[in-house]
Amino acid sequence: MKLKTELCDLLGIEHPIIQGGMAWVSTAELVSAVSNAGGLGIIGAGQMPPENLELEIYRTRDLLKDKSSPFGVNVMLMHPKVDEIVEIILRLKVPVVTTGAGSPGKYIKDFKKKKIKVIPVIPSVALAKRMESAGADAVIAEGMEAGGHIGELTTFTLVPQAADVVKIPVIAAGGIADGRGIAAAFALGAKGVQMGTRFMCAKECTIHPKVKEKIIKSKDRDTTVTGYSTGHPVRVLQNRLSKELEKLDQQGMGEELERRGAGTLRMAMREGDVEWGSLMAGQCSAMVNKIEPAKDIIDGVIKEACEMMNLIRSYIG
Ligand code: TUI
Repeated sequence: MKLKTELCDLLGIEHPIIQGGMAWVSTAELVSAVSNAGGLGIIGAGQMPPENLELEIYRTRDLLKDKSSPFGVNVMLMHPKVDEIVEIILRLKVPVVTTGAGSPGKYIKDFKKKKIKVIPVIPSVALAKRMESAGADAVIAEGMEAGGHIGELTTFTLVPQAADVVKIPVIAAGGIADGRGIAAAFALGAKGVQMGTRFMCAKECTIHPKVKEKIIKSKDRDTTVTGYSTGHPVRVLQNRLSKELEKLDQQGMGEELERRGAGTLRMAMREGDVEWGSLMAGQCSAMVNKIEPAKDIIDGVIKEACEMMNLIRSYIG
């Protein structure tokens, strides 16, 4: 079964599925597996030193079966060396850029000049409009069900409101882990979806196995949000670190919280410290129940979404 939207033509992909560009998580192995399977793999530049990003782009290209397959890089706009990250993307002509944790306005023209597709994550309707006016090719409307840095709105409310005000494609993110979520996203006006947490449990994802195990064992209420007092709230799976950060949040100690959190994402994802590392993951962690190849994830959710849409069609009287 096939599912095609205008997003597939825009990006040159077979399936309207984007893999979230997660810092310390989406490395060349996962990115190339998703792109090889007909989705769009995205390298998470996160807080990477710029030279590491360059290497990761080369490694991704090397692992692509069809060298012309598109892939992307996610630019975390709070990166202290964001200008250098952008320079590398421009120089190496990465086909697609997604952005997070800020407005990429001042970079969009440079990306467009190099024919790089730009897809900002937007947490609000106002930013969706601004990004369309600035020349973005699509936007990712990410609800607060997502893992990592989040906005205030839910996917269910943000996606239709964004779809109402922009002409460019809206991609739904936050809380989507299976074909039902994809069918729902289409009903809300999305032309594609981005999944992060589900791809953390892809076989090709190089995060520590203990993190995959935590996601697989997690239940519906196992995530929490820390960092409201810093102005950058982050959704994580609960552990000893999150409990400590919650206390600092209650005391309004944002600066101390930021110091305490620094470096902990790497500790979790690369070293497997599931107690004192930051386990950024979405509310749909509980819906992820096994480790499987990225291709099986993509083929499975597409089939499920088609079946769900057929079922919904059968309700029409
Ligand atoms: O960026 C993400 N998720 C992330 S980034 C990250 S690294 C980090 N670590 C510690 C603290 C903060 C970040 C981990 N997870 N998702 C996309 C996203 N973007 N969510 C929310 C936003 C966002 C927020 C405000 C996008 C734009 C924005 O604009 C404000 C403005 O300038 O108008």
